[in-house]
Amino acid sequence: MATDWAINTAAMVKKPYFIEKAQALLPRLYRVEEFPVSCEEKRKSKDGYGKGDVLILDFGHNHAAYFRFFCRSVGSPMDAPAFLHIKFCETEKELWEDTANYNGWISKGWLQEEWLHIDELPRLIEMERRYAFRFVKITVLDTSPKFRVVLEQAARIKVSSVKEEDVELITSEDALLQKIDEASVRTLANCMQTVFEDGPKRDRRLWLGDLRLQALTNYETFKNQNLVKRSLYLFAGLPNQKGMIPACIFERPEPLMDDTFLLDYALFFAPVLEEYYEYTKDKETLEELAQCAFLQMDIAMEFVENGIVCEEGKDVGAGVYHCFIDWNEVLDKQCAMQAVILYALRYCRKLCRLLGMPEKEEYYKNLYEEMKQAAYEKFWDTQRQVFVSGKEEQISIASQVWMILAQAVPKEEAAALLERTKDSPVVMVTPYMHHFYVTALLESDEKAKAAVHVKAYWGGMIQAGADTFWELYNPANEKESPYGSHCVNSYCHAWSCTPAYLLRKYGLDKHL
Ligand code: RAM
Repeated sequence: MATDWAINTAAMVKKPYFIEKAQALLPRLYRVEEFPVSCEEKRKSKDGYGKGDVLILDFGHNHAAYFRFFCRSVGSPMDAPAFLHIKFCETEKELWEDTANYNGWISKGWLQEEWLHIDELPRLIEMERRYAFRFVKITVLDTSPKFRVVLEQAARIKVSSVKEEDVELITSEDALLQKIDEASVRTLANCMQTVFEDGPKRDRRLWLGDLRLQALTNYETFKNQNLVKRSLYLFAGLPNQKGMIPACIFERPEPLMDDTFLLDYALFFAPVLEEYYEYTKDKETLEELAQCAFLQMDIAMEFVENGIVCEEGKDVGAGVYHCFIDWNEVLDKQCAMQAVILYALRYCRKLCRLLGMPEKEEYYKNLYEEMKQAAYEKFWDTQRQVFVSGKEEQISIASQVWMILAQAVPKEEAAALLERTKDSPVVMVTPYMHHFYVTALLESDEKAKAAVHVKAYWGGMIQAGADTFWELYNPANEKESPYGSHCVNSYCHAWSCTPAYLLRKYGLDKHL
């Protein structure tokens, strides 16, 4: 099912002052040359590669990088172009996936494959695009009966605005935890380019929901606070005519708002700003951007009637809103969205406190109480003692998690609520949602369970061969994808990097 989040009537209203501030913080990129750690070949002749021959290079780890190799011909003079197919893979299983019949609903342009016609050899081939890969598979589609090609000096230039070796990894006797930490740090490093990207394979751009989790992990690892600051100013500098922040932005050729708007993401501007301030004490940024955070809440209120947020996609006179929450297609999001508003209201209050705005703080406090009360009336099932959402009274993990994170559930009851609903068939499918599940366990004083979950879920990806964490992971369905085909899934995705944060911030390794 294709998702249409675009609001075509949205017009960008650029804020030049904010954009300039963001651009002044453009980071430099580190470039490191690397060579394959191993190479496997299937070829018929010892002397070069001919039609149908295959070369697979393994660079040891998945990274955002550029690729180059040297190619020359052997045999008779080249009487035809050399025709090569080059496939870049983040994981080993992608090497064998059939992409020719891809029919997902997002562009097949995301598939990391090229077809090269080379008319003259010898030549150093420097691929133009940046890819995300551990493996490169080169298939010789054709030469001619008279010549073959030699492929040599393959190398990649890995790029990031941070250096992985600057982060001290946790020391644990638990080898799996150690690997989880390492993969988390690598995942984040790959996504830290000139902005925080969601994934170096796809979509290679700054999304607000992803930014929230990247920023938190960054504070505990790379501490590149300026990249967070740059991201905040970019979002604040590219709203639509109502002041709503888009869910994601494009950086080039010049900063541009996407016409995708997600209410939950927009509301996360407040937590990102508040947490940025907590870690940096940068009062100027706080003062300049707080209005933008408050405005997102005003916009959210246009979709609230009698204390309840309306259903996603329904027009209540203020247009429609969309929200993300998780990639589970059957998830009813209304209850979780209500909780996200409550959650963001708490952060708006915090911002008011920091800025000395008692009246506004009081306003948010009252709004919170009102909407919490309304939430219990609408979504709480007294008999079953769970939050339900939608006409079918769906019991999802997401609804409970967000209500707990919104602190709408008394602390002493939160753990039992999670326990009661943990086997709901409406499962979580993204590491993004699993992160919030873990934080809901922490909010319920269930440190040991949180640690076990991190180890089981992210450890599950490691056991399945991950060295960076994936966009989607559903242990019950290895082909899980919201895009109609898992071939376009990203296997190094920003929102999956949080174990490095959870382990450090909460010392989870000590609770296993
Ligand atoms: C996907 C991206 C991104 C996420 C959005 C909601 O397209 O992968 O990470 O934030 O969805």
